[in-house]
Amino acid sequence: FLSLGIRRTLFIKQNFRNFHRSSFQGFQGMRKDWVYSPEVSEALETKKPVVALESTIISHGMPYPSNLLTALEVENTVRKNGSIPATIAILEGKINVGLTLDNIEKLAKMEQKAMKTSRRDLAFITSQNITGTTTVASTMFIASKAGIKVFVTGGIGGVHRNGENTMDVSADLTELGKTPVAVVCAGVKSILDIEKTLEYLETQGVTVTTFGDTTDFPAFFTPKSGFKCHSNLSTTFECAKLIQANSKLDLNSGILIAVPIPEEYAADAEKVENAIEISLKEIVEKGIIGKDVTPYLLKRVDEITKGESLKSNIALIKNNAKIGSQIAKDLAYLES
Ligand code: PSU
Ligand code: MN
Repeated sequence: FLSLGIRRTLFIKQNFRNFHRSSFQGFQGMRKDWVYSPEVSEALETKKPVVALESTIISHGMPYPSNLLTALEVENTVRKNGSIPATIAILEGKINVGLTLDNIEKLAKMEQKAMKTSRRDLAFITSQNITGTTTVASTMFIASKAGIKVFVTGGIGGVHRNGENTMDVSADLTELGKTPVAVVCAGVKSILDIEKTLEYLETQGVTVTTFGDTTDFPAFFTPKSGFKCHSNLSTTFECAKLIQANSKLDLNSGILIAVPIPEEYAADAEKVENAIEISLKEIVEKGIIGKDVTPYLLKRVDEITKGESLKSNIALIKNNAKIGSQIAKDLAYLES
């Protein structure tokens, strides 16, 4: 298994390098103090479809080397489906839009030594020249400023269980309320309170839809959460029309496109729920709070399910990458 993994990584790395040959230097509206990969810069200038990708999932969402392999496979899936990937991170205080292979590898190896960077951390990290990875909230903010309208990830943050007492509500939700980027994800993990998360998205005025043959909002590891979604779209073209409509209305708020995990990759719901219960008890016992809560829960659920949840996690992100890339492509066509 190990040697297969290494061979696969080498193959993907080689494939990956081929995409970074562009020597394109700049485009209109480009920020001088930000670093754009040549591939992304050229795509933005020539209005090719671009898909933003976050990096906290690399440092805090998965262990090395699964995180590296997944990050590269997700980028390649985006390319195969017609768009250019732009993984976003902060390297020594500089905002990077589109990373080189070496940078992705460095962040993957740093794991939680990289600073998890949400909106509130952006001024601090850039003024202190620190290296960090962006959450859904900060990735949306940067993507929007760079003119990228579609963003793919695994799952977003939400209202935590017992959030009515702790007030632990992810900044991802308020960002969705004020930044016009469409986030393609597999719903929210049941480490969170899914019902309250949907309520909060409604309060923030976020456009929410499910994708595919479903009326249920998805629960990340499993296709159904038991909570209904008021809107459902069945093609990537309809999703592109939704993004265009959101933009024509000048709503200036975000969109959440929730794609259920394909049935064949779904995790055993009972095993995951059991792992979540154990992990939730541990955070209370250990007094874990704030930004450390989500990474701790993700790590423990993976450990307790002995990697079963990680397998589902990787499969669903690749599925989201495929759909998100097609949405971005359809949107570029609509806007042309
Ligand atoms: N949920 C996941 N995987 C992740 C995250 C959330 O299933 O990797 C990461 C994302 O980067 C998300 C962040 O934006 O955690 C949310 O953290 P918090 O709950 O502290 O806002
Ligand atoms: Mn939080």
